[in-house]
Amino acid sequence: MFIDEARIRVKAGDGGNGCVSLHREKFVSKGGPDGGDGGKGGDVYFQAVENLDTLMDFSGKHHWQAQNGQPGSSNNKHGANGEDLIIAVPPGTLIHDVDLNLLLKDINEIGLKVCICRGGKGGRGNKAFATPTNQTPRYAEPGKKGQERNIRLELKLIADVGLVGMPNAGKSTLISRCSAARPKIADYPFTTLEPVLGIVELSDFRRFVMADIPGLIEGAHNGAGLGFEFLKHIERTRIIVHILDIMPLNGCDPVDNYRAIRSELQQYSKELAQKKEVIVANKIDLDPNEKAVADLRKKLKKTIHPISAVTGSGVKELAELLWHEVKADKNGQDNSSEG
Ligand SMILES: Nc1nc2c(ncn2[C@@H]2O[C@H](COP(=O)(O)OP(=O)(O)OP(=O)(O)O)[C@@H](O)[C@H]2O)c(=O)[nH]1
Ligand SMILES: [Mg+2]
Repeated sequence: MFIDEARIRVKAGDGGNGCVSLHREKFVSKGGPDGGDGGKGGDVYFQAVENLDTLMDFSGKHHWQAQNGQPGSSNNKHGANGEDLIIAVPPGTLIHDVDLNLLLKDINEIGLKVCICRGGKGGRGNKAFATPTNQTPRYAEPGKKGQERNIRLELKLIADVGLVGMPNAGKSTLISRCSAARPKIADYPFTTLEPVLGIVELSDFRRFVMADIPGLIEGAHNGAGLGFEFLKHIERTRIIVHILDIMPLNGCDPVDNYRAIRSELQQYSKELAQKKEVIVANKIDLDPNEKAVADLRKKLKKTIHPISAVTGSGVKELAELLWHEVKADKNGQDNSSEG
């Protein structure tokens, strides 16, 4: 379910044909065969690179082909070899051959490069076929075809940002607002029964992965509700986004709800509770004079980001903020692993 997938067709370059040619030069009679060999077709490689974390780039391009080898030519000239094609994928990408129904490779570390299709060998020119009994062969070898495969790429997504909050807070509405994910949304608690991932895209190809999980309720750590077991997905994210409904239907206080969820996170694990948290006040369209948000700010004494997941107000700013937080966290991690 947390899987990003792409299907593509890859083809290595064909080998260049060998050349049929007989040497011609003024004052040289019977110069003999001089057709050169064709060049080799380029290979196709997959390589895991840094800074790629989805397979989205493949949605726009289905056919991938390495360069063909050039044919040989007269004067024993060897055709140029085709250039290899190196296709960049995020680390953690599984490469399947669709027709063989076979996992070819798990590209699991940055820099790892594997050859998936071999380029065809170049054909030999007619010079190669000269024998004492046939000194002027009029044939040459054609280049061999490059390998082709239908490939399915599969990547397990790991969310950068995890949404937590009470049922009905508007988590699924938010993820459907800022990504292509379309979880079920309804005005009753526990609409979301399973985690959903969405990719949030911003300008200049910036993006991050957001996870929506079932709502949490007080006592979740004792098995109440649904959400607790799903916190393991949130545990691996970089940032927690705590969504608060500022106008809960049941009339309870958003501040109490905030504290109840924090206590559940604490009970789940210390690491989870220590993660960077962004607090979001949702449903501000129901609070036109911003009284509820002001009240929340005063009582919690924390930075609150007001949005309306329904009207979209504040959502873009929130997405920008989250992107910066994710980036800061990634950089922090790089620095600490270097130092
Ligand atoms: N007025 C208003 N309603 C909202 C807003 N965001 C969500 N809602 C409504 O709140 C209800 C619950 O929204 P969901 O997105 O399903 O909430 P959830 O947090 O995913 O709920 P669970 O999956 O049950 O945990 C729906 O009826 C939404 O239409 C908002 O910004 N303003
Ligand atoms: Mg939901």
